[in-house]
Amino acid sequence: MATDYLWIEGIPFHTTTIRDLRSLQNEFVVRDEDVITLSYPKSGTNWIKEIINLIHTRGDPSWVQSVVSWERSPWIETPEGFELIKKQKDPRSYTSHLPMQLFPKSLFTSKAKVIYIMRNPRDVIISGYHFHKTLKITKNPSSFEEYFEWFLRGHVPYGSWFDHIGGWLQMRGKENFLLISYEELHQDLKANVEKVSQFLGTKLSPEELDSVLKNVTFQAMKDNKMSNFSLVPDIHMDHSEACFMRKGITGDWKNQLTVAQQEAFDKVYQEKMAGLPQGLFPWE
Ligand code: PPS
Repeated sequence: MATDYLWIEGIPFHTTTIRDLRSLQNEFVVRDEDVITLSYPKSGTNWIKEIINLIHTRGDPSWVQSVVSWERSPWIETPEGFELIKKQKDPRSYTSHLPMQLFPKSLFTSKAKVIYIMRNPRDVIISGYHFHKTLKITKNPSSFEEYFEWFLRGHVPYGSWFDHIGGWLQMRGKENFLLISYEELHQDLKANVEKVSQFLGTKLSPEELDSVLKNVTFQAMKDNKMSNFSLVPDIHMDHSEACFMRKGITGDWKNQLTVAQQEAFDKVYQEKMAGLPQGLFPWE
């Protein structure tokens, strides 16, 4: 049943999927060997996770085809994910949508490798709206207009996109931080898979690289039941509403946002992003 949010430090979360963040923040020990995928929801998290998982197996698809994605690289903020991470062997691989201020503090003194994936927030809104319609564990908007308003105010799971990106981008320039965008993956998948594998310290042969590329296309992931979310239990998702691997394109916002919404969005974007350098984002 759809429920209201659980609010922690002014940020809304899905009630049933979040664990005790205070103890996570203070007690979880990030290790130097860890590989951590971070993102605001609907930014291409599962795409980059699949790439990381396939780099780990040097292009061998048997792992991504036999184990569901949320077990390969679990969500640290969920009770189930946290239990899985505790059992992982080094190098551990895990994922989070948490904003920087709620993430385990030990990250900031570790050498763990952090990959932050970002996406044009206009497309994040569209993807998020369709995903929300499928979720049974959270408050559902009555219309796109309502969801759009929630997004601009940061009243969606994990809070404000602007605050999330502004927080995590404070890590840019650090040796253990890789910033990547959904748009760059679209523009040149091969170059960006090579960039990620170099960051992870894995030199792939041309055949291994080809296999990674083959298995992370939109169609390959849509066809892989371990990656396409079709195995998420019915109590969490309404699979008749829409699918997780929805369109997988850039610029879908142009089909959905009205001119008034585009203007309202641009106004907030300019205000909130004023402190970040121009040219940092491929969608500008
Ligand atoms: S979540 O629920 O926050 O973890 O979602 P996330 O994985 O961050 O983002 C989901 C969107 O990513 C698209 N996606 C892809 N696009 C292109 N190629 C590949 N391989 C791929 N894998 C996932 C997915 O379709 C969602 O975007 P939309 O726009 O809704 O299609």
